[in-house]
Amino acid sequence: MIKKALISGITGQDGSFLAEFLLAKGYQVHGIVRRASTFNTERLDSIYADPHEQSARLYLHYGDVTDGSGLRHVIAKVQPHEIYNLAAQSHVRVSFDQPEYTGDVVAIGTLRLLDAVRDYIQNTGQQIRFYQAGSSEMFGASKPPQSEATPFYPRSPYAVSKVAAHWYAVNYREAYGLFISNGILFNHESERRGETFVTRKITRALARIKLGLQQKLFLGNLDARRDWGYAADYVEAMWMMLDAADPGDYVVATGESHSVREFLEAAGDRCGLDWKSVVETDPRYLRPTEVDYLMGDSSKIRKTLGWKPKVSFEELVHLMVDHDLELALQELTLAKAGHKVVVRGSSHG
Ligand code: NAP
Ligand code: F7E
Repeated sequence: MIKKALISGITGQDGSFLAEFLLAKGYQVHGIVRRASTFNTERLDSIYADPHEQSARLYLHYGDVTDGSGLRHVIAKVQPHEIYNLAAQSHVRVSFDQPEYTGDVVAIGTLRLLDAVRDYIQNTGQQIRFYQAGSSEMFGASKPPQSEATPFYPRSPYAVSKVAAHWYAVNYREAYGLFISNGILFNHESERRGETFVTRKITRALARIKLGLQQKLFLGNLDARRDWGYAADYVEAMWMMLDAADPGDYVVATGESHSVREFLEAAGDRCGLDWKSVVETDPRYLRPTEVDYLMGDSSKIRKTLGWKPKVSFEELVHLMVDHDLELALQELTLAKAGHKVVVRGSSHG
């Protein structure tokens, strides 16, 4: 029997890594994509196959977690064994600009999916295992190291919504006996990270500055500390949670914390660039309430499921910088050939 997984948020950073991981494990993978006026499946290009091909194992379905009836149609059509709920308005600062929308997608969107799963199981008798993408942002102002026993103290509309989603998931597990696991994942990055998150904003900008395509990088708070891991390692943890004998809640983290300044230092070194001469502060990137210090204690998943990160902080910075230097080189080639190269990073995020 071929296992079928349904991923909401498949076009995002984690969705693309998870889809690749599950395809390599032999799964048939289905993803929910939002209709957009431009193509939004760029991160899936390397694994996309024409669904008309006999060998195709990746299928995309239009849907949105703000549209409950559409979600129910997709679940009924796909009949998945596992659902990974990764869909989110995932930018913390943007959640202060769009608090209501963020709540609708992140909190109520999760509830819509859970309720659709509950009905599907009750009506068909077929089981679905459910993964909920929780976040270290839920710990917010709680002191490090943060573990499953640390109280939540969310500091943004995004984080409050993730806490609500977490508790919806716990409640559906306990009330209806469903196999639902919450991952509480600390920051994880990659060469596919959205360009408005600080790590990628930095590596994109420093690489462009190095090649003369950009002059300055505008950032907010450089003192915030994060526990940064590599996204490909973290999607394996998601799968391990659904492959386990029992459902549960797990912190996923490296256990190492670095400031934004330290990330800049490491990325600047890799580029051969003095970052202090090109970085300026812009208050628009500050948050009304900041999360100062995240460092995860992931002993539970290491002991119970045998997960551990493979890529170190230095390796992560290097792979992101090297990738973005290559991208900047391509942009330089285009610029020299007379094409307009648009630099967005310094005015977003
Ligand atoms: P991401 O790159 O921002 O991807 C988010 C995905 O959600 C995209 O595919 C996006 O589609 C989709 N989406 C947004 N609104 C939607 C809606 N209304 N209906 C359906 N899909 C929607 O985020 P990520 O870094 O891959 O993170 C994946 C999940 O893990 C998110 O839930 C995030 O909050 C959570 N998380 C991330 C981290 C991290 O460090 N990366 C840590 C902890 C938790 P479009 O491509 O169309 O925008
Ligand atoms: O900010 C500071 C900023 O936006 C990290 C999401 O995936 O991880 C992510 O949320 C830190 C913050 O990530 C800029 O103030 C300084 O302290 O890269 P970020 P995040 O807020 O930690 C968690 C786990 C999630 O769940 C989220 O979905 O960097 N910072 N200057 C800046 N941040 C940004 N974005 N841009 C700046 O210019």
